[in-house]
Amino acid sequence: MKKVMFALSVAALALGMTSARGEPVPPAAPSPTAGDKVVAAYYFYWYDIYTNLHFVDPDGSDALTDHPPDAYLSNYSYKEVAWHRRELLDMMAARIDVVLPVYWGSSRELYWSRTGLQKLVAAEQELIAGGYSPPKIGMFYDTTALRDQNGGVPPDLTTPAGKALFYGMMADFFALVPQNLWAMIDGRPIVFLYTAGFVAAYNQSTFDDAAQQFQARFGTTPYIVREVSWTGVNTDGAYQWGVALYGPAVIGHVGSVGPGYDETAVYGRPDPRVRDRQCGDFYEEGWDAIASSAATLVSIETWNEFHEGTDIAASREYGRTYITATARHIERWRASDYSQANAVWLDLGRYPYARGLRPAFNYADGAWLVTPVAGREAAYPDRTTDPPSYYIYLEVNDAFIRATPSEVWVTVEYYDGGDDGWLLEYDGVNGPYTLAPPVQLQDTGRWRRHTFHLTDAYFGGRQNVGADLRLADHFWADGRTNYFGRVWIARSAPANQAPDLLAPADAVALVGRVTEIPLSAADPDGDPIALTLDQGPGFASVIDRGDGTGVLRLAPAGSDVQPCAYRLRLLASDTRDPALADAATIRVTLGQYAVFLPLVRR
Ligand SMILES: [Ca+2]
Ligand SMILES: [Ca+2]
Ligand SMILES: [Ca+2]
Repeated sequence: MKKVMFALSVAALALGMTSARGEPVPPAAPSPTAGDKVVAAYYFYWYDIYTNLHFVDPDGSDALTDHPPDAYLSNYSYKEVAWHRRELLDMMAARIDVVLPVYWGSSRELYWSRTGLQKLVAAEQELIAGGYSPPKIGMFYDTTALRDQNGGVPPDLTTPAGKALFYGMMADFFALVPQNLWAMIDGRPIVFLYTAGFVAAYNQSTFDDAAQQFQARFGTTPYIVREVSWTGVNTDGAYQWGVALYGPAVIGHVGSVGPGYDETAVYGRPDPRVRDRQCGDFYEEGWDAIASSAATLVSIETWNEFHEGTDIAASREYGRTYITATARHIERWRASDYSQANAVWLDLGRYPYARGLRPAFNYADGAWLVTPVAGREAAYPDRTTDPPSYYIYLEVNDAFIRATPSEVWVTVEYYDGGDDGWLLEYDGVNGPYTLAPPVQLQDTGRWRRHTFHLTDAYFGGRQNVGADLRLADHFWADGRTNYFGRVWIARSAPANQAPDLLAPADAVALVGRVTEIPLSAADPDGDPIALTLDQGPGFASVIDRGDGTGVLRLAPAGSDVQPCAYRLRLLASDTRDPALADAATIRVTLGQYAVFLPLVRR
């Protein structure tokens, strides 16, 4: 019985992953009330070390790709209050606000899903009695249970019976969780609804009916965040499942992010998919995108799905690395607010530096690549895709401007080589692809900047995938691609120009030795420049000489060695208020210092 259950449950997650990102997804309507920033994480509590439930596959092999830490194993079970308690404490260390237990409401799964939820509640109450503030509890509604409860047949949720089934599992869940533990937005408990792939039919009345019944019983309505596969209905938000594999997604005010994906150990998946974690870089880039977006509610995929290796919880493989990293990423995200900013900007590159302006996506007609051009990382549309891509889509932070007629100055840095041209199309008052006057190259062989003065910007996210503007190389007309660097969008006419930082090459540093890399930057206005290390490991530091030059100093120890290169981000800022800047991100690989190498052969 358990084995059958297990096979079904992993198949459920596999199905969810098939909602690929290939097709542009229309942006959802924003929540009418802008909430505080909230982070939730999917909590898988189906594990039981005592019976090997979810630890061992039907063929007796290891069911997990990643594993709980050895020190956690002895009581790693949904039945143990102490296990839930420890996980909650770890979530607090990661700065997570909401735990989303993955709830299976079908009668066959209740033996663990109900028991485990009761133990989670007990652990919360114990922590609160001890003076802690553990994460509040939201519902991750696993819709696989709807099909299971309907005899394995996807139910029709437009019928009275289907509606009762849909509402019933929600009511069961919230009846088990005391109201003071509910995670709420505007006084309404949060429900993340898994994919629509397990139901035959539904419509708005499915949701309206559930809200009415919920109101009658609990005195409020559920705050439903549906997976994007639920189409043609309105809920309080929408999210995308699969981000641990495909990369972050922001839909309206809801963002989702994950650390990577590896289903190698999952039973019955002969061709496993893997998203390498790149030692945390994939996760960090995801949070970079979230931090520059308008998301106020973020779901992390996942806390502890060890089968598919999407875990950020403590693990044998990663220790507490992802707990610490999550806390850092969340703090950075909370600190970002562009509502009062004079300008937002973006430095395109392998690792874009996004400050309120970000690449909206990188696929479909907006696929783009990066190559070094004249001292900068240059982004350009990838016309080798089929059909060719001619665009780089950008998204403006909604706190800065969203769906408001606005006057802005858009400055685009481009490489001026050749005699062709390029275009800017923006979401304007009169249409989502309003064309700005074309830019003609002068073939100077240098990076230049062009400022568009737009009096009718709107930035309503009405371009593909919620983008607000796009750069076009006009290749379809002039046969020449174009290369782009930084983009600034300002509320007032720019009176200051950003400095230029000469990007150092990727470097190798030897353990036990000091490596020094010269840095230099210049400002077109002659402003003084500050050189800083924006992001990097503890063994790296920047010495700023105060004259636009400096040194990147690398002094790694043996304990710093890891399988991937480190990613370091350098910033050169002028000293105006507000300051403008240039970013350069380089990779540093550590080499072991071979002690015997320098011996001279006689
Ligand atoms: Ca926007
Ligand atoms: Ca062109
Ligand atoms: Ca300047």
